Amino acid sequence: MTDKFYITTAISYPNGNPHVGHAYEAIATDAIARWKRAQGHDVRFLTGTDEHGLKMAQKARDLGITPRQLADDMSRQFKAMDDALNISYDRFIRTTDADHYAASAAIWEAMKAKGDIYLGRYEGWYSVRDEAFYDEKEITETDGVKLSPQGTPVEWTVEESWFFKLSAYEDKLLELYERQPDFIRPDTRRNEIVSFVKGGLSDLSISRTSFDWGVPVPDAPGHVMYVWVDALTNYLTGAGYPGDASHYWPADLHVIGKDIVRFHTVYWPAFLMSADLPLPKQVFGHGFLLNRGEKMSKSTGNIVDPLAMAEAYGVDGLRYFLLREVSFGQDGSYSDEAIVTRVNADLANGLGNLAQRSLSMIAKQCGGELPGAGEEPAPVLPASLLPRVSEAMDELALHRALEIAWEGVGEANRYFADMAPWALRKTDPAKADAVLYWTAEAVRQLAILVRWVIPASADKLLDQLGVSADARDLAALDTPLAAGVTLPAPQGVFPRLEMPAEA
Ligand code: ME8
Repeated sequence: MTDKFYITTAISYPNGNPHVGHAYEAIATDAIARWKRAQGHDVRFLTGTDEHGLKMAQKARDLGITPRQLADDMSRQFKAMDDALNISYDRFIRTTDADHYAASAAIWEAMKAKGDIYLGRYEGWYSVRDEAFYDEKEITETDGVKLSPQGTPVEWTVEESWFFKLSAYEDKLLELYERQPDFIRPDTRRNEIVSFVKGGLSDLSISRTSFDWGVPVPDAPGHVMYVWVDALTNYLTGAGYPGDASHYWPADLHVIGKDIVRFHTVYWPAFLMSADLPLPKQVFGHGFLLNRGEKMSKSTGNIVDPLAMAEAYGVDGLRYFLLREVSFGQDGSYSDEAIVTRVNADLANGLGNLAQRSLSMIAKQCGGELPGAGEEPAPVLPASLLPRVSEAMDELALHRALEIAWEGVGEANRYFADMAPWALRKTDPAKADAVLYWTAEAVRQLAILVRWVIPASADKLLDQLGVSADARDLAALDTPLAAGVTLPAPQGVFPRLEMPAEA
């Protein structure tokens, strides 16, 4: 299978440090990308930073630096986070990259040539924080302050602006949601968007004149593009647009958070239809990560540094916890206790123990040489494991895929305990050898099955089993370990975590 698979994260605003919500999105998207690679797809994985707009300009002004300096400094931190978390992106795009300016200008010109862009005056309720205009009907008032549906303050704003004829796309969008029921996932988000579009769409103001930190509008001095026009276009830039982007475009999956589903499933497909470009196949709006059930925010001070978390729990511990504990698509909560408990139970005691016990027995009792498989093949894991994991992954039920894989870990641990090879060694050494072989083979299969979530640890296990680097994809599951090979000295892969001391 060599079908292409183009997957993207949202691009983050680098106006503050990356937080664990950003890490979560990067990890989940990376896990899907790695799974698709393991299946043999030609994957392109794009992530990066969204560097224009008023928020960036304001933040830079507060710090007394240029927006470009702020973008350079902070973008570096997002990239460092991705690298530390083993995020296997193919490109880290910055919206200040030169090719992205070209792509943004090209899509603008295509929409204009279609007759979908016109000059007007914008008056409306604008939220500086969201960088979005809201309809009158969406505004609420609390203590005399007008608020957007996101709860951010809005002000009545008037400016000359270019508009996109979003109103002309209402029916086409509804047809799209009908024709491609998987375009928006999960279903709850789809339903919200369908009713939003059915409620009627206003044209969208897509340029700004009040500041200049943005992509210039072609042939319109003084106007920069509304940041979302340029931001969404990053997905096209990453595929090579305005050159021939057809190898990877359309995207197969945009992974984004639930707060920006409207931008990706209403504005984005409308822009693409206008520019006569193919539409992404799917947009998945994941949930929000809450710190002990509370929303992270700068004001409550509970934004946890993902690198500190990776330090405390291990990169793979953090990756595993987030994907196993949070139902993908729903909000999830984390706490030190929950992470320590989960990592110790599933990684240290579960998979780690299985590998450690079987491999150290092979080292001691078989002189480090992988023993024979015995007369009869005796696979420990059911053949249904891979199809069940695959099915869950096709649904993007990442948590479920891991739950199923860990049924296999439980099964292998039970097998090892029931067969008691340490006792068999005295009564039936050939059988003891076969049990060790089939346990090692189960560890190999499990490592391959979960390598997309804990890549470095799975690779350490596979190293210890003498599995070559080119035999770690799903296709290799069917090729069992070769008996008789000398294995490297076993080492613990999953350290047990201690509960952090109370701060
Ligand atoms: O929205 N839990 O950037 P951003 C989980 N630049 N995910 C979270 C989260 C949390 N607590 N907080 C934020 C932007 N996210 C735009 C995107 S895309 C063309 C432009 C997610 O830095 C959020 O939902 O505010 C989004 O998908 C991503 O992190 C970047 O958020």
